[in-house]
Amino acid sequence: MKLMKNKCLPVLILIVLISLGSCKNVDDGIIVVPERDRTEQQAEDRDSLLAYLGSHYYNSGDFVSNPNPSMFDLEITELPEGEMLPDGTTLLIDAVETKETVFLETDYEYYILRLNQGGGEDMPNFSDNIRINFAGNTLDGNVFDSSVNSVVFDLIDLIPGWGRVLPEFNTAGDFTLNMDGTVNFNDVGAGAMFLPSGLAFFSGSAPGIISYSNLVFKFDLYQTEVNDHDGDGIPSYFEDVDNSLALFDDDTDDNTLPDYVDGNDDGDNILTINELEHLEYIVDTNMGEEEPVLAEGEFERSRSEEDGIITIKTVKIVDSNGDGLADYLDDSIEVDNNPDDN
Ligand SMILES: [Ca+2]
Ligand SMILES: [Ca+2]
Ligand SMILES: [Ca+2]
Ligand SMILES: [Ca+2]
Repeated sequence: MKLMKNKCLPVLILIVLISLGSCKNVDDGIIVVPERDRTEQQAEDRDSLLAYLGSHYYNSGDFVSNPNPSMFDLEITELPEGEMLPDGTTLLIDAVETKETVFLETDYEYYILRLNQGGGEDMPNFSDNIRINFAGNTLDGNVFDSSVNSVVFDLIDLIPGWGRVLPEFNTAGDFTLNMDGTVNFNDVGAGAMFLPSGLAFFSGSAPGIISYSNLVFKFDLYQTEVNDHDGDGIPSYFEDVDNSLALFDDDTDDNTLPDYVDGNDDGDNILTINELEHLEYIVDTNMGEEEPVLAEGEFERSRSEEDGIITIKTVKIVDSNGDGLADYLDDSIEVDNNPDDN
């Protein structure tokens, strides 16, 4: 994958600009352009996207009885005005799912073309790592970035649309190892997303992407891994206290460190990891034992396997005073569940 850089977008093409509208350089004497109103922009983008979906078709026939569908099979073509839809194709507007979400207090609509759900058990959370292939283009068809060999992304580093769309899909059903060491994934989560600029770069820009661009991505999802960015035992998706599908806006103890990168979320005298109950399960598969079903609020922290014996360590949320607020978020409760580890 090629990297795309400019002074406003420091790392990968898909890094979301949280510091919105910060790209205009005042020092160079350039006039600062105020960021557009999100709701007004969304109305405009919705019109553009619906017009695109109504004037483009895809090769739906190639996905009927396709044993191993992939984004690499997908062809999206513009239907010239007045022309008939070719056999074996479907207008995008008749095939996509319409989704709604809220981001930065703005109502958004986006669209998903589901080519294959994916045969794996796992579905990523919005803050997890994913292994994928992808290609992105603007509505005029210009491809600005793509991958051929799979790449791994942390969804929290990507534009907000991705963290909403990828969790809709399952990982690959299985994979085959080739003689040359490469891997082929089978029965992958395959689809395309059609995003308004507000769920993409909005006022930001990047090579091939001007400000306020609506974007199309097609993708194959292969694998996912749960992230715990601060290693405190609480998976990052669970540190989204306000369920906004964003992590920068949750800071329980108001110390400017968002919960997902704060190892002491309530700012009391006990670290988050020690305000959790620690459990261990030994599963002897030789004896036909099965893995435990974890309780609500219980998360796997590590696992190891030796001679068919699986050791699973978990942490479980504790609410000592039963007030509905977990100890690790409650600065009036300081119970150290692991005094020996301190
Ligand atoms: Ca949040
Ligand atoms: Ca904090
Ligand atoms: Ca935390
Ligand atoms: Ca506490």
